[in-house]
Amino acid sequence: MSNHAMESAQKSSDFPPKLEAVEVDLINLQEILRKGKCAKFDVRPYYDGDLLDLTLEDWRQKWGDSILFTHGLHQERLQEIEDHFASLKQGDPIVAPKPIKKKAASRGKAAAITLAELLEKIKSYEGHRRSPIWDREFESTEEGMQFYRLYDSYAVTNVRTMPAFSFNLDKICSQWKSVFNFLWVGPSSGGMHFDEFDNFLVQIHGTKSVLIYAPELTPLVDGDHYVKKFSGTKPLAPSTLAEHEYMKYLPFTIVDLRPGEGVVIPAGAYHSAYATSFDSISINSLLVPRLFRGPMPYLRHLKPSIFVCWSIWLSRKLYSLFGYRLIKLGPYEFV
Ligand SMILES: O=C(O)CCC(=O)C(=O)O
Ligand SMILES: [Fe+2]
Repeated sequence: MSNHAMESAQKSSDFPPKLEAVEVDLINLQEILRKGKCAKFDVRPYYDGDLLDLTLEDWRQKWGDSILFTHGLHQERLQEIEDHFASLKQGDPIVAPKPIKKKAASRGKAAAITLAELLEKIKSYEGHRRSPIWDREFESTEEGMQFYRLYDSYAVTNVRTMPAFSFNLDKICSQWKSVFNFLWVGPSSGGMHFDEFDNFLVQIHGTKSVLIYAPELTPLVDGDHYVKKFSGTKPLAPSTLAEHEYMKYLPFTIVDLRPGEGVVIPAGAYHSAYATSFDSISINSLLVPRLFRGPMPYLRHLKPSIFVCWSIWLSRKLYSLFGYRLIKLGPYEFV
């Protein structure tokens, strides 16, 4: 398509493409996943538990002692961003410098936090809503710093580490070999990445918006697990569009989630989950296929996924035979 045709497609009313809510059943779910499509769906028909009705205080009482891992930044990285912001001239876009690859401190640090501590932090922002920053620069350096400082109020854990916690969508998940559920709490910042497995992201409390690119576009967008060529929190901001050859032409979908709503994110599809309320709680379900059945997302995205599938298999074998954990416990523990 010529640039001109692309631009007029973008201006037409069906751009970006709208995502309709669908009734997900096993038949159309298989179809959706086989084609690598996204779908928004109503979770309630597939969910029997009571998590959707809990208040933050209920969460604190039931699982306050559970350990989650924050996405906080090292003080050194925060200082680097602050110094960079201070050096900007009038009119420069307020964008953090790219992290230096070799310097661990210039990226994130996972720090343990109890759910009670995290809820306490979030409570101080109660009632505040936030709007996505995908398509704009920060308006001020203060807004930018606040954004990066908030990383330590956003945390994740595998729900298997939480005592007596149950979440499952068995009615639609039972075909998969394993399902890994992670709990995501707090103001997620929307770092754009893809996952190796097909995935449901379900909103439990508060609200979240998810920006998704079709998996076919992954190599055009970037190709790395977490995007490296541009700021993963600002895929549509002027600074990204000016630098990136294709972003302005690539169709995307934005799905707004309220409690009880879920979205199907196909394996390999770049997505950015941005909490539009501070008290956001979501659970995702990563679907691990049986090796010789199902849509086999890891065949579509060969490189990292085969490794993940087999390392999970090997890890389980080693654990059952020798009690040795190949994949260590931690925020993303898969065993
Ligand atoms: O909800 C979030 O904060 C991240 C979720 C996500 O990346 C996923 O479901 O794959
Ligand atoms: Fe993800």
